[in-house]
Amino acid sequence: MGLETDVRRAADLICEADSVTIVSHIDADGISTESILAQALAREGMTVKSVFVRQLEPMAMRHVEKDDSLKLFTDLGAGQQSLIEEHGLSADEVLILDHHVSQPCGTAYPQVNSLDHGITRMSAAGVAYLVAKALDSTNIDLAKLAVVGNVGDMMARENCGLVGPAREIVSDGVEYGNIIVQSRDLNCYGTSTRPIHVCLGYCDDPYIDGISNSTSSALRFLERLGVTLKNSRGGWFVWEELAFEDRRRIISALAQQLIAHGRETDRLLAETYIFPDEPERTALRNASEYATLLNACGRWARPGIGGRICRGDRGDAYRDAEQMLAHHRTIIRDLLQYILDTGVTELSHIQYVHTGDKFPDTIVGIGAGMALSKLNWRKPIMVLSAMVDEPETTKVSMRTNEWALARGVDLQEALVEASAAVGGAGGGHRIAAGAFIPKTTEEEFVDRVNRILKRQSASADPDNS
Ligand SMILES: [Mn+2]
Repeated sequence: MGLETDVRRAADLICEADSVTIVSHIDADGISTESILAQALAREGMTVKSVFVRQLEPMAMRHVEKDDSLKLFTDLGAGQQSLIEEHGLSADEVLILDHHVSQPCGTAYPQVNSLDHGITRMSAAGVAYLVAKALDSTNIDLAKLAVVGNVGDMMARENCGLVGPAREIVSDGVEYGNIIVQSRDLNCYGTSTRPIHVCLGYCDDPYIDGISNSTSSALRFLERLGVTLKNSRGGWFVWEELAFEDRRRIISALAQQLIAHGRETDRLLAETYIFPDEPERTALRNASEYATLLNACGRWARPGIGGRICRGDRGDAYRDAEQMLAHHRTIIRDLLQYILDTGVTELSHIQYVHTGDKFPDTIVGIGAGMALSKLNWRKPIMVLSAMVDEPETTKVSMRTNEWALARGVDLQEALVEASAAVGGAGGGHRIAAGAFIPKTTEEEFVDRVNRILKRQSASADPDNS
């Protein structure tokens, strides 16, 4: 069956329901997914209740009430179908909208999963949007949220822009008028809110010698180009405000800098998505910063605030989210510094560090990703952290980059296999994955993952094991 058939069937199932409970994940993709569906269903006059969970595990299932509503599991569920079964939910009271690897299960739950159709570059928000559009074709205003979810889940990363069905969703937003596509924009985070030298100083994909990791070097680089970096009141321009000519001049200088250091220029430019209906110089103005704002809400246990922002609340919810984002950044900066100060232990195929209970387990993955570019970026990084509310369990986060993926690394496979062997559970994606393992098995687990990554790189390149 094609994706379209699955989407149509999902929309029909929803139409038949009297009320719906959405169980979604707390990250940007899960939050935008929930908002797309809750708004589309409310427009149909349906009663909707939403529950956000950090992950679908036995404890979290308690929040899924046993009532007669249709249970919509979104951005999760595919990999936890036996848990849904154990909870006593039958096939006719569940619908799964997901993009994670499916787990076989005795009950055939109806599911729309982009992976089932060979689509690896579309997240749950994309799936949810297609269902919302099947419910009513006027729901194309929600394409914007689908783009936020997809970008938040790094679907635009590998190809420097969204592709396939996720890219078609962008076109709906362009048609509606709340998305502007910038086809050859700077591939850098913070283009709507940060001074340009700060953007560039933090940019590590591509890594630009003499600029990445140093905002002061980035500033000197820009000053030499003679572009106008400040407005008439002396404040820094953000990238989006810069004159077209100045943007071109900076991009060509950056390309020359990359070439001068023998690096590829193919990741310098990316397709980016601007939201013209949002205020300038705010995190709501482009898809990647909007996603970070939602992630900050989720990671600090306030996914509902993110949901209100997605529904258009620009008052209290937005102020709260901005504060969480500021807090989020401070803690992540501390975490990054902690990892760099403590230092990692290098094995043949991974590097790892244990952060104990010093940082919330919900952000260690982000810290791992940021630390990678400052450490040996050829080796995937693993961060282990204690869980304050579950002292017997260790949370594991791993991150790698496109360079390693091209050489056979698959973190999802590695963590699923290694965690199963020690009695834990893992999941995620090739580039970013996580696991929960018994605390007592940490050492064995690290060793297993190292051996699996060694095997992966050996089978990708038999001459270089
Ligand atoms: Mn997702």
